[in-house]
Amino acid sequence: MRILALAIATAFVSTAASAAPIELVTNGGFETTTNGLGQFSNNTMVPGWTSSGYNFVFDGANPSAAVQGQFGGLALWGPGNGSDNGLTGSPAGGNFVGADGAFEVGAITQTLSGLTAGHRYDVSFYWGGAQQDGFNGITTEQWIVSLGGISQSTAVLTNANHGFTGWQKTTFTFTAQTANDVLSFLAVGTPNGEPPFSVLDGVSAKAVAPVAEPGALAIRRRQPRPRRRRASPQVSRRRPEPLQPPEMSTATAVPIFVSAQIG
Ligand SMILES: [Ca+2]
Repeated sequence: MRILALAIATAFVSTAASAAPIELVTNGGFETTTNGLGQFSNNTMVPGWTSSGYNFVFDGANPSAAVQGQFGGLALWGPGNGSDNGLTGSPAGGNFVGADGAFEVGAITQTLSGLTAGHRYDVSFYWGGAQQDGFNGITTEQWIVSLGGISQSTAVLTNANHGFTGWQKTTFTFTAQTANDVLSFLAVGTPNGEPPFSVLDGVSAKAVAPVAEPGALAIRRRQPRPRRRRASPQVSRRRPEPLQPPEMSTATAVPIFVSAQIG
């Protein structure tokens, strides 16, 4: 009996382990780069990601330090350059991304593979609003997140002059369109000329629930029970007897009256 119980427990643990959702995003923390910090797809590359905008990788341990871009050094307002706005690295740690939402705006994208069309996936990330050092004024920051062409938008954050909004975590649930959908993050900011920077880190995408293996449902499905015939009134299946001509009886005999003329 103990052997049987152990076997059942082992099977259960094995099933539970194989059902854990896997991470679908490569380099979601932006820790791996080809040339250190700097402008995405300009000064450095970020394996797993592509970028078509004015997007940068910063050091979470020194978040207001300048990094190289196409126009020279670029920094975010923070404690390192005279703004006590609380700018820090994200809760995910290490590098983070800063994307200009009002100048040369372009998305950061990655194709997720191994999806199941029609299945739901949770995309979670840390984000916030920052500003580019050297510019003044109130800004707004936002992210538009897409998977397979379906988009969802974060709240719009309002950011004080030389400010930082703090980090927050958001999770969006998407339904996969194909086995290989593009995950996209597009910064949206206002106004033009006072560069708002949307910041991003810790990007993760996982299936909402394990994808059932083919045949698993068939094994679990209960076999249909044979339907019982409902009781029906007794009906004789014997062939009816041929009708016999009724016998004439005295009771039904038609009286015959005979009339005779007398006399
Ligand atoms: Ca990171």
